Amino acid sequence: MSQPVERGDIANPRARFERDGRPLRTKLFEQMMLIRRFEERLLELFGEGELFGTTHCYIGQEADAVGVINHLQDGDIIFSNHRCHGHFLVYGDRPELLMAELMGRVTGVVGGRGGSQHICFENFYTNGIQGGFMPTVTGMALAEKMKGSGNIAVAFIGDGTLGQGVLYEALNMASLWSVPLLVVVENNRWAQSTPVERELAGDMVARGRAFGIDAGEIDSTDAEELFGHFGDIIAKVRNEQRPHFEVIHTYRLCHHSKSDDMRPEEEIERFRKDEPLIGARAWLDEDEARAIEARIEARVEAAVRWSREQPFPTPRHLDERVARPAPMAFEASASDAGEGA
Ligand SMILES: Cc1ncc(C[n+]2csc(CCOP(=O)(O)OP(=O)(O)O)c2C)c(N)n1
Repeated sequence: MSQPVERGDIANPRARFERDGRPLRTKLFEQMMLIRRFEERLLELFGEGELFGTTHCYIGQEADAVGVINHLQDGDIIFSNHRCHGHFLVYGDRPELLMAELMGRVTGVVGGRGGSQHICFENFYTNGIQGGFMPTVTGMALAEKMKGSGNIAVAFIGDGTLGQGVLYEALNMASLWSVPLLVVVENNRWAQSTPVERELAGDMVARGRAFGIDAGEIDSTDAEELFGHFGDIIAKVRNEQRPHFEVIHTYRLCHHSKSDDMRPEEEIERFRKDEPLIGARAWLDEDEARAIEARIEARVEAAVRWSREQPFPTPRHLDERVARPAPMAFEASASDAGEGA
């Protein structure tokens, strides 16, 4: 299985990729391909009943994750949401841990109990309550500032989450305290089954500016363009220790979670033409693209195989990875002893 991704000194990620013998474009394509193939495989596994809960795919939005997360350094913090697979795979590069988690296995990223909406991995967190983590991530950014660490926090939210009041309380304090927080709004134009025109009044970017926070927007599915755009923004958040609010206009090509899709087929087809993998594949020559696709296919299949072999948690795993043990110690019964049965 792969080792954790080495973020290290990432002041200049383009130079680091090239030092590793990977031009930026190759790296961006490979990371996006991992997200895409991982999720396509998830959907197949879902259909075969191998996954628990639901699953929200990021297909179509891959360029956002690679454009932002490749600029982060070791101590930086990410708080993501229900649609987090792409963010996790770029941050951690550990498909096997996420796959095992979604299959409910004890070696999953949070012991098979959280699924993708409750991840805690190094400095990467997720929560499925829309906007619910905004006060937390604002406080985490404040803590980094008080420590003088030079680290920043990044929050990923969707357009529908702009309808949550707690977001505005957090933006207010982020501005007053001038915390190094980047809020990335991924406007994929739908909130579950409601198009953005019917869910949101006024202007998205103005919402950030209303709090005196620098804010902007970019309409792109080009990973290299997004990477360049966020390089400058992240350097500013880090160096000037103040928040920024940036909207990416994008599109999700999949249904909201499993099968709930109200969108007109013509609309999906229109956006499919601009999907990020087509443009990125065209950067590479055919042999290189095929070699990457084969490598990704093998990695995803290895993650599936490994996850299937992992045991399920039993009640005696209850106290693992929790801040406090259960009030009464659990007495494992004889039937629990056979882990993974
Ligand atoms: C507070 C809250 N209300 C409702 C939900 C149910 N819910 C989950 S995702 C979602 C839509 C989110 O839309 P958006 O923020 O645009 O993100 P996207 O799903 O498009 O990535 C809803 C309503 C929730 N998770 N949390």
